[in-house]
This record gives sequence, C-alpha cells and structure tokens, in this order.
Amino acid sequence: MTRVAIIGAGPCGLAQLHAFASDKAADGAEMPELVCYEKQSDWGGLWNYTWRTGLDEHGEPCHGSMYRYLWSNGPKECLEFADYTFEEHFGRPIGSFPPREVLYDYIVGRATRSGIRQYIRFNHAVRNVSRSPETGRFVLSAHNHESDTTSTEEFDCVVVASGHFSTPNMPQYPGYETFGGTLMHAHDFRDAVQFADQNVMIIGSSYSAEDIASQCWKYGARSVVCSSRSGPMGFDWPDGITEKPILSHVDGRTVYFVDGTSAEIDAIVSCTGYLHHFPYMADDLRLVTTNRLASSMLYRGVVFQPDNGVMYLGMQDQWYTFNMFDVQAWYARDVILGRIELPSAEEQARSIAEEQAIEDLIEDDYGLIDYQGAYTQDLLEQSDYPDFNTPLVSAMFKDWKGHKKKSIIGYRDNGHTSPMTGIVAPAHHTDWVDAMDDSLESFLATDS
Ligand code: FAD
Ligand code: NA7
Repeated sequence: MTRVAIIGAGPCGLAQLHAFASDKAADGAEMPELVCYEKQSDWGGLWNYTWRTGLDEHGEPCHGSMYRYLWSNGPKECLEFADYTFEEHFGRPIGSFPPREVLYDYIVGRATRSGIRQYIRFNHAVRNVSRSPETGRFVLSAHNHESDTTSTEEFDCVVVASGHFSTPNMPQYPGYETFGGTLMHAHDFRDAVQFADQNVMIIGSSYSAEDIASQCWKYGARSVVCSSRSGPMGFDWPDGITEKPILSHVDGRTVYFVDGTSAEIDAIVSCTGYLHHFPYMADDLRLVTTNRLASSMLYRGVVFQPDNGVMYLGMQDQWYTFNMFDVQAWYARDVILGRIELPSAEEQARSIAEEQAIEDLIEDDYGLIDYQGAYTQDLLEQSDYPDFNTPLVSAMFKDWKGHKKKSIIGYRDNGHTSPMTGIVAPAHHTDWVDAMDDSLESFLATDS
C-alpha cells in the first residue's frame, strides 16, 4: 500500500488528511496509509495558541506566532471551507472577523467530523527526510517526545505542511547590543497589555506591523511609532500612532531615523517577516523560496519540481488561506493517487518561471489578489473540491482593502457575504475597538 507522510497538523496538514478522508471518487478503495507527524501536543498549527516563546516544553523551536486578542485580519468569508460553512459549524450567522479561538474552533470542527485525528502522531518532531539510495523511497526520522525515542520509516510520498510563519527574519540595526528596553520579533509577541504606558517602535509595514501597532494602541501604549523601509503604510491612524522612515541606529533608548528625526522608545517589536525554514529536509528536497505568490521550485505551487514525490502546501504569501490550502490538498491528493498526470520536468520548470514572470509584472495589490484568485480557481477545476465563487472572494478582498484604507481601526466592524451560502454576516455586538475580550464565549454571546 502507498504510504504518505504529512508533516504538520496545522490548517494545511489537516486539509491534506481531510482531502483523503473525503475522497468520494475512491469510495475508500484507494486510500493510502497516512501518517501525520505533529511536533506539538495538539492540532491547529498557528491557531493552537501558546503562551510560550523561544523553546517549547520539549526544547523544540516554539512554533506559535499568534498572540492574545488576535482577531482575523481578513474577512472569514474569504477563507471559508467550501464543504463546511461557518453557518454549519456555529448554527447561525456570525460576524466577519472572529477572534483566533473562534477560527480555531471552526478548523478543528471540520477535522473532528472528518475523523482524521487517528492519523496524527502528536509530540513527534520530524528530524530528517531523504531519499533512500537503496529503495528509492523516502526515509523519514522523527523524535517521539513522549517516549524520548527516534523512529525511522519509509514512505512513497511526503507532504510538507509545516508552515512558514514561525522562523523570524530578524534584521539587526546598530545600537541593538546596548538598547536597554524590550527588543523582540513579532513571533514572540504575546500580549499587548505588556506595552501599556510604553513608547513602542514597530519595524515593518505589512500585516504584523499594522496589527501589532493597532493592538498596542488599543491596549494602552503611550505612543506607537512605525518605521518602514519601503514607505509608510499610509493608514488614517488614530492619535498616538505615527509613521517614520526606516531607523538608522539606536543609542540607549533613543532611536534615530534616516530622515534625521529621533524618538524616545521603551520597546522595539520587529515585524519583519519570516523565513521559509525546513531544516529536516535533505538538501535536494528542501524548498528555497521567498514569501511570494508564485513560489520558486513548486509546479502549480504544490509539487516540488526537482522531485515530484514531495508536495509543499501553503508556501505562498497569502491573501487566500484555508480554501486555497484545501484546493492544494485536493490537487496533491490526486497527484499522489496518479489521477493527475504531471508534465515533464522541463515543462514544470518553464511553468514556474512563467508564473513568476507574470507575478513580477503585477503592479498593485488588486492585481495580486486577482492572481491568487485565478490560481485557486485553476487548481479548483482540476479536482472534485466543491466549486466556489473565487471572483466574489477576490472582490471581497478588494472591498476589505478599501475598508482598511477608510479606517484601520474600524474595518473589522463590516460584514461580508459568504461565497458558499450567500448570507451576509451580521454586525458583531461590539465594535472591535471596544471589544477587549477575545474569547469564543464573548464573541458568540448575543449581547455585548
Ligand atoms: P501552520 O499553521 O504554521 O502549521 C504548521 C504545523 O506544522 C504546526 O502545527 C507545527 O507545529 C508543525 N510542525 C512544524 N515543524 C514540524 C516538524 N519538524 N515536525 C512535526 N511538525 C512540525 N491567516 C488567515 O487566514 N487569517 C488570519 O487572520 C491570519 N492571521 C495570522 C496571524 C499571524 C501572527 C500569523 C503568523 C499568521 C496568520 N495567518 C492568518 C496565516 C497562517 O499562516 C495560516 O492561517 C495558517 O495557519 C497556515 O497553516 P499551515 O498549516 O501552513 O501552517
Ligand atoms: P510579511 O508580510 O512578510 O512582511 C514583512 C515586513 O517586514 C515587510 O513590511 C518588509 O518590508 C519588512 N522587512 C523585512 N526585512 C526587513 C528589514 N531588513 N528591515 C526593515 N524591514 C524589513 O510578514 P508579516 O509578519 O507582516 O505577515 C506574515 C503573516 O503573519 C501574514 O500571513 C499575516 O496574516 C500575519 P518590505 O515590504 O520588504 O520593504
């Protein structure tokens, strides 16, 4: 029987298990043997919140990058599973921007119904994956933290679903060595309350920067200054948040910016992104790419071009998330089962180069949204994943961008339309700016 290893039980790994478990075409007959390795003690990936930073309880690099009070940064309607709607899970329509715990509940709700937990080996950290010169199969070694033993098994295919937002990209600026305040990467940010009454500097101008700046402001920071190398985010910030060009250096508690201005700060939060990091993959199986929509080395963004026995899921920069992960998982499943015939290695390489050239010519975020929507639609049409309206999803992403431009603090108060059910989300009972409690109970309560 074909053996498939899946590395990681976050949204992508769970999508892969679910794709096999709900394979209607096979009616169970073609199901390969599935083994999913998850280094944490539970599923959900980044959505499985941890208070830990640095190393986890087993001495592994802590995977979690999410923080308390994290609310979805895009409309939930844009990520909705086509075969498991929010209405089905929660039994009624809910607001468009749920907090982390609510999305976690939704992710694991489908996984539970699908019965896929049985395939997951928790507390198992994958250490090595290589091709055996003798058998030609993949040899995978994993450390079981419960028994403190390492086991090695052979597989026919490997699906890498270990995420790419956990290993910090942490640039250094002169003066960091002697900076007396708090200095951290967004990966280690857990609780904005820690920065109440402080002057905080954020570095970066992407999702983490805009959200952590807003969080610190919301939970009482005295001031927040955002410093970026490629221009300001340009939002209509509330009083207390300002933007500056990139810093040149830090001297004591004073930060100097390249325009010659300076500010006194207590804390630096480096929202400078993450590295694609797969230390357990052999050199010839390791994905090397930047955080972009058309990843290097991946045919149709999924199949590792130098070795088609390896699939990588969710390795793109992400507008689309959960439903794109699903169509990738369905596609990977059908490649593994031999239902999708892959072109020659040369043709795969040509296709990857062509996709990157197309992406490189796109001039704005609207074009990038359309690009990822068309990519998702293309994969969708190649499997039996339930069809959904990707043009509507892309249009919603554009509306959402407009709402952010209008009010970075208020965009989460809008309701969007489900592409699966057509239901318009009701307004949440409390405006985001006043909603200090991010628990599932509070979000689902019918009164504030
Ligand atoms: P992950 O969720 O990272 O899961 C990977 C899993 O692999 C983890 O469980 C990990 O423990 C496991 N693993 C890693 N290495 C090993 C190993 N060696 N052996 C065994 N297991 C291993 N997306 C949205 O749609 N909406 C949002 O609002 C949103 N907010 C975000 C906020 C933050 C701060 C971050 C960092 C990301 C956010 N995202 C958001 C994007 C997020 O990446 C995806 O939603 C999703 O979690 C990606 O799923 P994944 O399975 O690819 O990776
Ligand atoms: P992103 O989206 O990869 O953004 C990284 C940011 O960091 C971006 O603004 C970069 O600026 C900036 N950056 C990177 N290197 C540097 C250096 N050396 N100096 C200054 N600035 C730098 O990461 P995020 O954490 O915001 O988002 C990742 C995920 O988490 C995403 O899915 C969200 O949903 C949450 P650049 O634009 O390259 O000039």
